[in-house]
Amino acid sequence: PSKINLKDYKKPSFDVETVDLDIKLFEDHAQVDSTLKMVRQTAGDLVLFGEELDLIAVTMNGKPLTVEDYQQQAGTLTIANVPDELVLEIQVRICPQTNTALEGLYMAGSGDDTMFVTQCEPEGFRKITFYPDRPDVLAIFTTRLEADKRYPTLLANGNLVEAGEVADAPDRHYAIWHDPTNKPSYLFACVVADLDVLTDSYTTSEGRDILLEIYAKSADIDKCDVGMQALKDSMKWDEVNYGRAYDLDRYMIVAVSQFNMGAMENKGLNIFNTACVLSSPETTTDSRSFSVKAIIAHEYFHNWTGNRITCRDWFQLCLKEGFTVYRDQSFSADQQSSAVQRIDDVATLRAHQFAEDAGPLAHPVRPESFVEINNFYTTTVYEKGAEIVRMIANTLGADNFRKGTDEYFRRYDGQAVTVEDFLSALSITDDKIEDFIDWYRQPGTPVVSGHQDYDSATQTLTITLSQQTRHVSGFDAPKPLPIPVATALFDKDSGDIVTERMLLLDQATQTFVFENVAGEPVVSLLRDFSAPVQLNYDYQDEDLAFLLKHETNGFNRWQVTQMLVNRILLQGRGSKSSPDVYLQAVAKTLPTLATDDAMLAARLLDIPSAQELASAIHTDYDPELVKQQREGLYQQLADALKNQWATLYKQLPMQSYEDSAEARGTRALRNVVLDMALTANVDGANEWAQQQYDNASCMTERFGALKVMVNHQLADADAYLADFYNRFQNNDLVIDLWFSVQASADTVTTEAIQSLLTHTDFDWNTPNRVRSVISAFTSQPTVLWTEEGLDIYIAVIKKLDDANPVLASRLLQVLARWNTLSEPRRQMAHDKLLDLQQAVSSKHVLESLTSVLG
Ligand code: HT7
Ligand code: ZN
Repeated sequence: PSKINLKDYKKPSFDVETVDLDIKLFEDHAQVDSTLKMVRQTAGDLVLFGEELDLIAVTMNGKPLTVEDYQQQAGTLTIANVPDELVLEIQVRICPQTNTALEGLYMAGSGDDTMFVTQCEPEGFRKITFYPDRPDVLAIFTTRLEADKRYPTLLANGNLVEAGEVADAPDRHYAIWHDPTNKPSYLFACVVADLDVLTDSYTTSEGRDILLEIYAKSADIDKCDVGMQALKDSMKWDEVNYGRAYDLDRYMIVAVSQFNMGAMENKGLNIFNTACVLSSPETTTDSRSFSVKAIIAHEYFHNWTGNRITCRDWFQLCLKEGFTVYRDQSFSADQQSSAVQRIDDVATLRAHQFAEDAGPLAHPVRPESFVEINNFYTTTVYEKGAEIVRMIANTLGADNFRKGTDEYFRRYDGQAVTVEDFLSALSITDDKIEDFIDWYRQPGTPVVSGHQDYDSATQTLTITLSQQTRHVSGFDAPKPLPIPVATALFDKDSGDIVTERMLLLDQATQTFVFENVAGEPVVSLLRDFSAPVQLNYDYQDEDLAFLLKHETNGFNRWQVTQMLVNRILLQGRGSKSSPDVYLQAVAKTLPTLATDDAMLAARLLDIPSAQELASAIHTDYDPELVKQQREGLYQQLADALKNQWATLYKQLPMQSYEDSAEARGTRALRNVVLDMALTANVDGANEWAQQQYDNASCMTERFGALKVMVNHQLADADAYLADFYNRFQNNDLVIDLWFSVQASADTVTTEAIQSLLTHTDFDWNTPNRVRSVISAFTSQPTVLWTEEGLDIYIAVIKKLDDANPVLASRLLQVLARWNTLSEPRRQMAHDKLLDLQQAVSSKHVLESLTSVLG
């Protein structure tokens, strides 16, 4: 398959003004009739994209075309000598019932419990009909849906215009929807199902009354309130923070259990993975419920950043995703402690994006070429993309950032634009913002190194910082990037801040001078993680312990403990710390912090995951050694605070369920303390776990207890697992938790994984279920990176290669760091990946495999 390059972008030769779709669903196929009104834009043939379509008929301006009039090649239909204005009518037949790739129009569910849904981003619309399926072609859609009455719910984008019975077919009915907004085909959606609906309303700041609807199976409708509230909160938040109001009379969300990703922002008709919209205290953990709210917000925010202003081409994906992730992170930071939000976002970035940037899948936030765009829905595009917007926002300050975003919406509303357009609008108050373009072009995580010199005679502090980014092959030699480094100087005696400043490091090496500094201060750098870089500053362990005590910024208190942990765990890799300073600092901080901010206290006890630690190791990675060191430090921490755990656990009693930041903090800390107490063999901790499970008021408590029982192999763990299964066997999302707690257990074996994969509830057609075993399994690198572990993992990729290549390719990308393993694992992994290359055929998996193999 051929590569598509950013530099080859050409405008489409035709625009579509209107498209009328008529989708008729039958028992074993669907018929799609489309009428496209088109107008020429530039010279050239008319090119339509189409995949897996059975072409029945085409007419142009009322005249039937024959096979001599057009050329049908793999993936395209080309018509030459086309007039400047035309009406094209196309009839195709498709088969949603056998569509396991979950792109285009597909049937989800099985037996009597089925529904039809679409997923068109990025290139799924071409699996519904022939169309100029590219984001820079915007059109007005009218959709007629027709189906058997056993599917009472017929939904498409926009407003309902008409619904009724089908003449001469008493079992069938139809609905017609009209979307008055111009949109690209990737935002098209329709749903044909039998669902219940939760209804609400919202009046916008502009006075528009909006009908809000969340559609779900009747058994799940009681789990839609959290999502509905989050939707209303998001609508308000976007009005207050960006001046953006909703623009249609109806906003619909549909919950689907078979879905490749989290959710999709189709205009006025979002489609959500059930895992990302359903939430109830009894069935959903706090962290999942919190991410439900964030994902609802994310998809809602796309209405302006993605839908009204969309991407010119798929290389610009970060334009909508980076900005929208930044917006959802800011929204979430307003719903809880902003320090904890930043900690969680940075931990994700470090564990996944830094690893991607350090390995063979490294690519710029705006890639320059791809074979399969689905392979570029990556953490680099999303999370690093969001970090760039954050740096710009912080550099501009709140007022000028708002002026810039207002200008962006004013200038480009209704258009398909580029990253350059975005930067040009944001730079109206400061043209240096355009320099951030290099962050979009250059792969690799910059490493910022530095040291300080204090001259007591002149009372001057000089901080020297330098930056270095690895050269990723295939790209130009890296250039220095503009790196905002938020800095504070702390007085060593009082612990107070003496100066705060945002340093802009935009050269290879730079010095920053602070005058009138009485006494050498402790410097806190990269506060709130002001740039997505790795920091190597010349700190003493004691400086870090000092900052843990005196930093006013909660994120930085976490950051310095993480630095201490990394220094200990990466021993022998240039680090030389002993655990004492760290253990003492945590022991001193914990009691007060536990009462002041329990959620932050829980994060302070974080030891980076095995995967995150692995991402900092570039050669000779030995998963056994990392596991041993990680568990060793965890044990030391648990032992060092052994006499605190019982007091702390009792200070955090279980109460009736409440969804407040404070109650969530208490639950989070209690789960961590329980695990620590079991690790330290505190008397009675086994019983605490059992009582927490038995008396749980919510899933966070119950699942927290189950998890520690499984991980610590408590005597009754199997009985509790069985109880959990029996209680929740009718709830797929909870059964996903049941699979994942076993597949990610510290003690998991390949036999256990194998038996989960052959369990009667395992289902290859439901990505959530596949991920609940296979993705969970990757959290145990000592088992994954063995012959048997890799055989299982790679067999899954092979199996999914044809059925669901998007999922297969995403699973494969997790193996990208094989090259850092120590021998003989490295060679073994390489051989297995080479074998895989012979056994797969999707362009998705082949492109990822070529990159992974390097
Ligand atoms: N814009 C969406 C990205 C997406 C997707 C979603 C669901 C299924 C398949 C998908 N392919 C691409 C999700 C988002 O970022 O909001
Ligand atoms: Zn998105």
